[in-house]
Amino acid sequence: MKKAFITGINGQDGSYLTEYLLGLGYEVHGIVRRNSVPEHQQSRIELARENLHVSYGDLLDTSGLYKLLSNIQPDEIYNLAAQSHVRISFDVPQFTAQTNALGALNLLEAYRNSCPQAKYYQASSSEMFGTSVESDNYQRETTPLKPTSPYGCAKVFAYNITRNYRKSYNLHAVNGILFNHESPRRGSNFVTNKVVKAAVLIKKGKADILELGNMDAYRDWGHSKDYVRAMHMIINHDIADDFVVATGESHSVREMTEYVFSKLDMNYKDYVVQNPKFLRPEELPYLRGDSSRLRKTFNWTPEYTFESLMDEMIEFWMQQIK
Ligand code: G4F
Repeated sequence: MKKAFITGINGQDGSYLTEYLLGLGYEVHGIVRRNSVPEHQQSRIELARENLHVSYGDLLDTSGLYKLLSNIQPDEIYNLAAQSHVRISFDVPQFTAQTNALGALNLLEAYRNSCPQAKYYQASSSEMFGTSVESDNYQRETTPLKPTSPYGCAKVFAYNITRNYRKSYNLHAVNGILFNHESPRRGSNFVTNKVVKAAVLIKKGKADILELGNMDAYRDWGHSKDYVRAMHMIINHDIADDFVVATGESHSVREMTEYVFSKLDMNYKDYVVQNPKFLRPEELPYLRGDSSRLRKTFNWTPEYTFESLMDEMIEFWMQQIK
């Protein structure tokens, strides 16, 4: 039985990855940070499951990471934990850097010293590209990194230190560069779930308006379930390498909002107002990923389209809000 170790196991991706790996017959270990409301730790994942072992842990607690990895001796390590909200990274830049940058280094150190035969996956992000776009309007593995947020800057460090450890210590350490990926499990302060939840509340007469920031940013939105399959393919490639994971389709926040409201027979213009509180000091204007290397190497293709992703989220909130 293969063993996986996942940081961020109770996040959107961590929970889907856990379900995917348990389905493949893995023994899954994960860490959660201590929270004063323990119920929050199981909001996305049923913790009492066969072959699933969850411990308290933190990317900033290197000795704890070392102890866990020494005892578990995993075959695969997935570093998915992060302060994952880009706008909030402007409010807590140092915490973001400590967790997303130094946290990755702490985990790499624990891995190198306790189980260097394991494979390591770093959750890298399209936010690292920042303002960089190729002349054909895509970002790919070779696109320069010009981040526009403390989150993006910290992720660039984690990406580079993963590559550096791979070369320096001959480790099987890889990066998946994931473009935005959503699902009903997405936090409701990210724009897709925020829009869907608010639109359903308005539809059901429980809210009047939706306040948003910049509606003219473009994102390449896929489904988290499709992207965790890609993570497993990337870490298990015979050569340690880095891959972009994206749909190749880009929509503006405005287009996404229009789609959601019109699915509910409403016009978004009647309900959406801009609140400067949701604008960012520096915005990343455009993302569209070229994942042809991933598709060619592993025959990966996403099962969800932009429309089926948004429809699933609408259906989820229609069931939740009675
Ligand atoms: O949903 P978002 O907050 O996602 P963002 O900033 O693109 O980051 C996500 O994707 C990254 C991959 O590129 C991940 F690395 C990261 O962890 C996270 O998962 O915002 C998307 C867009 C932005 O342009 C933002 O300015 O939506 C715009 N937006 C407009 N109004 C808003 C709002 N975003 C949020 N969260 N809330 C708003 O009211």
